[in-house]
Amino acid sequence: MRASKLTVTGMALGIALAAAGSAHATLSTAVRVVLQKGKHFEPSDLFLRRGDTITLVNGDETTIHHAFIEADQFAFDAGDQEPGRQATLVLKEAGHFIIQCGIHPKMKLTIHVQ
Ligand SMILES: [Cu+2]
Repeated sequence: MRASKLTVTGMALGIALAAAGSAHATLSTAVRVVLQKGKHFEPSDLFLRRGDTITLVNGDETTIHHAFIEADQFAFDAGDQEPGRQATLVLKEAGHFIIQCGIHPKMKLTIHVQ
């Protein structure tokens, strides 16, 4: 089964950004699905905006994954994820972060948040 890239346009959250006068202000947020399968993240790089959401799906049949982020700005820990389970991460901080797996050290997903 291939990972399907799912982009869901969310509710308008850009009104609060209007005061900033940014040319890049957006009226929508996105939800991106990331698959954990075969000890890889699919995709392994993601470019997102603040306010977007990542849904981490364990697409393996027998393997547990444990996604986490250790960053100065924030910490995220999905806990142990059984096959088929999902975890959600809302991106509230801009920057470059690496999602790692506590069980498979080679699993890495780099996220770039504007
Ligand atoms: Cu893993």
